[in-house]
Amino acid sequence: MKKIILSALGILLLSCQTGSQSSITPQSTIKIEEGDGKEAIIEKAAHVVPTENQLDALRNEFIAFIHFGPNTFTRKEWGDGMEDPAVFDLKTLDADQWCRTMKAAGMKKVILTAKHHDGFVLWQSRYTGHGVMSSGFRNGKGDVLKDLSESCRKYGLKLGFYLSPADLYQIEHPEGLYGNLSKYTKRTIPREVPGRPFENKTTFEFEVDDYNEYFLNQLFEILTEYGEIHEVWFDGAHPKRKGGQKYNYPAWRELIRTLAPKAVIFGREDIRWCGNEAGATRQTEWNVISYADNPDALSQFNDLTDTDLGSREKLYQGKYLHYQQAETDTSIREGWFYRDDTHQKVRSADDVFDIYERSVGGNATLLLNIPPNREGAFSPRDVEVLEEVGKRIRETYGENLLQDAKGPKQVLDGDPDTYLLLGKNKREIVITLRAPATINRLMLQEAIATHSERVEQHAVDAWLDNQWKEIATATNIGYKRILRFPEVTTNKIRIRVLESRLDPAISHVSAHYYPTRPPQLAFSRDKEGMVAIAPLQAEFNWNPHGENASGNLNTGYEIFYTLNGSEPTRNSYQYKNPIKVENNVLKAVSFNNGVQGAIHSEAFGIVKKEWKLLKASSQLNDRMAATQAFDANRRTYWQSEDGAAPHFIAIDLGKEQELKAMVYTPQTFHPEGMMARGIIQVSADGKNWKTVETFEFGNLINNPTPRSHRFANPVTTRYVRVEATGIAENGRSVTISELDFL
Ligand code: FUL
Repeated sequence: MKKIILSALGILLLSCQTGSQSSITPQSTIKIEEGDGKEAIIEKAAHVVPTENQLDALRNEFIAFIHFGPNTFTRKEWGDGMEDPAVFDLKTLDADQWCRTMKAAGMKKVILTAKHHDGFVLWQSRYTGHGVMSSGFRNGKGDVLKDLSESCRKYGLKLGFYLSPADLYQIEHPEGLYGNLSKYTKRTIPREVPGRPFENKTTFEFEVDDYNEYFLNQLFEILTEYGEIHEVWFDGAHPKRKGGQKYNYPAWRELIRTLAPKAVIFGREDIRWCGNEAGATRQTEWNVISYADNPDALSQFNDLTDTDLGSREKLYQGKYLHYQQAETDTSIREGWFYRDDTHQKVRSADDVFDIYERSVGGNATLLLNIPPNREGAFSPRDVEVLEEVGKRIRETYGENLLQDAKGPKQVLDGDPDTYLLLGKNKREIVITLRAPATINRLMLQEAIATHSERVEQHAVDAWLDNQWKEIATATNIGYKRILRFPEVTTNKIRIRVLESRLDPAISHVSAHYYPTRPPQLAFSRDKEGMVAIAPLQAEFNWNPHGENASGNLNTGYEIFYTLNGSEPTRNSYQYKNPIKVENNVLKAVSFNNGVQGAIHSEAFGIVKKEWKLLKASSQLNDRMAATQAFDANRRTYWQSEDGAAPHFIAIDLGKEQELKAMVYTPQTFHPEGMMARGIIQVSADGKNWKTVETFEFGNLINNPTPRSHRFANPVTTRYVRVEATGIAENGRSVTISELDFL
C-alpha cells in the first residue's frame, strides 16, 4: 500500500480508497445534517480524522507535566494569589536533571505550569511583577521557562505550557485585572513595554478587555521567546468564579495558531481531559465524539466526564462529529505539587507502567506529572520510578515478537502509513511466527490519519493444541490498543474484527512479553479495625478476562507486611487473614517467584467501633445519615441539608484519644459538597467547643482523593467537632464519606 500524503490530491485519492465508495472527505469535524439517518451518521463518523498536529501529539504517547511554583514551598494544592513572591525561595534549579529523567522514562514532551491558579508567573513577564522577577531566585533574574526550554532543546524534548485562565492574583488583588468590568476596546497585542522590545514583530488587533489583553500579552511572550511550543494547556478548573470574567477564546486561538502552528490546544477543540485525575481511561475511549454545538465555537471550556462519549447511540444524538483525543492526566505523587519525601506518597513503577498500558494502550495520551522539590530537582524516588518505567517500556515494547512473522506486510512493516483494509467478507488477520513464542501483550493500531477509528469490537485467538483459542477481546482500537492476557506460547495468532463502522484499516500488529509481576496491593479496613489485603483491582478494568491492575493473572503470590514502619521483606509477617491495625502504618508487599512487588503503605488511625454521633447540623435524608461519615465504608456518605449552614458534625470518640491529624475522604459519586475549608474543635464535655485547627483542601472536585491535615500540636480529647467553613464551587451542603483521626 502506498503512503498517503494528505494533500488536496491525496484526499481525493483517499475518498476512493476507503473501501466503502464513500464520497465523504476525511476531516476533523463533520456536521450532521438534518435528515441524516443512522447509517449516514456512522459513515460520517468513520471519516472523522485527527489533524496533523493532533496526530503528532498522539504519537508522543507519554508526556510529562510539571507543577512548580509557590505551592511547592507553601505545600498547598491551590494557592490563593495573596502569596508574597518571596515564598518562592528557589536556590537551585536543575532543568537538565528533569529532562534527563523524562527522556529516560521515554517521554516526548513536557508541559510546565508557567502560571497556576495563584497567578504567580515562572518566567520574566513584562506584564506583571507577581512572579519570579519579585522572588529571590537568582536575584529576581531567574526564568524557569527559559531554563526548561534550553534543556528541552539539549535533550530533544518538545515543550508545552499550562497558563491558568483562572488567576487568583488578578481576581483578589486590588490591582487585579480579572473581572474588573473594563471596556472591550481595540488593542494591539503585544502591548509595547519601553526597553523590552520583542524580536518577533508580529502584531495583532483584538477587541478585548483588560484581563484578556493581559492574557494575550503573556501568551505572546511565551509563544515567541521560548522556542517552538507544542501544546498550550487551558485548565477548566477554577477556585473562585468571581467578577464574571469572560475569556475571548477566539482571540487566544488566533494568536496561538499564528505564533505556534505546531501546537495543540488542550481543553478546547484539539485535546480533551479524560475526565479524572487518577490516571483512568475509559474501557472504550472513542476519540471521535459527538457535540451538540460546533466544537470550534464553544464559549466554555469543555470537561467531558460522561462514561460514554462516542458510542453509536451517542453519535446519533449529536449535531457535530469531532476528533478530539483524550489526555489521561495524573500525578506520580499524591497531589500535583511537591510537599515532602516522608508523607507524600509516590506511585510505584508497577503502578505507572500499568497506567501507561491502560492509557497509551487505550487510545489516549498519558500526561504524568512529576513535581520538582524545593531544591528545583525531581526527588530521587521519582527519578528511580521513572527510570524503571522507561526501562520496562523499552524492554516490553522495544521488542516485537512478530518481527519475522508471516502475514499481511502492511501490518507488520512498522510503517504507520501502510494499512490493511479489511473488507466485509474477511475481517480477520492471521499471523504465523517462524518459531513458537511466549506472549502476553498484543498491540494493535488503526490507520486513523486516513480511515478514522472504526473497529468497535475485536478478539484475538492463539493457535493452541491444534485449534484456535480466544485469548483476549476488547472494544475499539483507534490510535492504539494494548491487549493484556495470561501468557501463551504459540506460533500463530488471529485477530478478528467483530464489529466495525465501515471497513477498518489496520496499520499495525505486534506481540510482546512483559514478565509477570507480583500484584499491586490494596487495603480495606472495617469498623472493627480489621484490615484485608488483596490485589488492587483496576478502576476501569477493560479486559473481560478479569486481570488485576498489574495486568497479571498470576495467583501464586505471597504477601508480607510490617506494622512498625519498616520496609516489609520475606522475613516479615506473612499475611493470611485480616489483621487488626490501629494507629499504625501498615506496609505490605507481594512476592511472586522470588520477584518483589511494589510496597503499599497506609497510615490507619483510631478504630471507629466505639464512635457515636453527638450531633450533626442536618442530614439530607436517612440514606445520607450523618453516622455514615464514620462507618468505615467508602461507598456511603453523609450529606447535610441544602443551605443549612453552618454544616458541622460532632463525634464522641468513646474515650480520650490523642489526635495528630485528620483525614477527610470525600465521596466520589458526584461533585457536590466537597469540604474545601473548615475548623476542627474539641471539647471536654461535648457541649463547649474550642477551635484547635483550621484546614484547607484544594482541587477536590477534579481530584476527590483522601486529604490529610496534620495538627500543629497533638490534642487529647474525647469529643471532636468538624465544621465546614467553605464548600467547593460555593456548594450549599457538605458531603463526607469518611472522617479519620490519626
Ligand atoms: C486541575 C487544577 O486545579 C490542578 O491544580 C492541576 O493543575 C490539574 C492538572 O488541573 O484542574
